Amino acid sequence: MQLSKALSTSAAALIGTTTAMKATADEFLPQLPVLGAPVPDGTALQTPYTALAREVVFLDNLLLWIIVPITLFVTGLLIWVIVFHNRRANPEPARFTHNTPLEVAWTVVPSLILLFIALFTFPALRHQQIMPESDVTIKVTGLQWYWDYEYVDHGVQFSQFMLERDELADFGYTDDLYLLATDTAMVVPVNRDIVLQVTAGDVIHSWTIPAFGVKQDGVPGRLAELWFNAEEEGIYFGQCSELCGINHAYMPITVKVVSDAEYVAWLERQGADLAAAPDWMREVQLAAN
Ligand SMILES: [Cu+2]
Repeated sequence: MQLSKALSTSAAALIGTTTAMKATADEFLPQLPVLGAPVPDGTALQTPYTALAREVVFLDNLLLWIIVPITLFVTGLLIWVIVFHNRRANPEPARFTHNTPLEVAWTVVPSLILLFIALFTFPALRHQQIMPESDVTIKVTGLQWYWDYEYVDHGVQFSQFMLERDELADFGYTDDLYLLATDTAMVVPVNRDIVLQVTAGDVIHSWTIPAFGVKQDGVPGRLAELWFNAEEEGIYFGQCSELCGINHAYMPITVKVVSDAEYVAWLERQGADLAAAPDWMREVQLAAN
């Protein structure tokens, strides 16, 4: 009895020290796989984990299939001109200046190509830019050189700083995640519509998670929005994407996608005010108790 009491007291003391040292580091979240991160020698886009990101990857591939033949065609024309129409091969150049069928063709064909591309890009843009009814609303503020997060319905607020190399292990990250991992993570539930209100407090920053296919400039004095619905539990990284000063490269972004139950438990540990919790969160709470 005495021993267990002593143990729990020292455990509490230990947790107390850890929290004092590292503001809101949360050791109670489950171990999650790193899903959204760059890979060595990678050249393609990151593996998509939202419908929006899949559309972006599809568009990227579609444009590649269009642009490669066009580039080869133009290169072929250039080579043809260089070989057959240089001064030696063709000393008497033709003097005509207009060719109506050719001019119509090189206006109509590119227009049709652009129209074809628009058929796919406009629906994707619309999908990104029209906000769904949000399950979670978070305000993100970019600052020189860190991020501030506010869970607007629950009074939860914290900052997010990059971890130094020697701090990574303490936070459960491997060495290769240096310049990506941060002390706190934006925690969101899986398969829910998350709406982010993005702004900045000093200069323009840009919040992004490549694996979600989202990127939004944070502009001081303005509130922009983005949304995503992450399909798999895991850890996702991003980096400030608007040159914002000397430490621009040192304000990465960490998002942890967890189950509904883990999300609500995490919110409670942050001392969240759950009075304004939506129905789905109440159901999760009821199931937990
Ligand atoms: Cu920035």
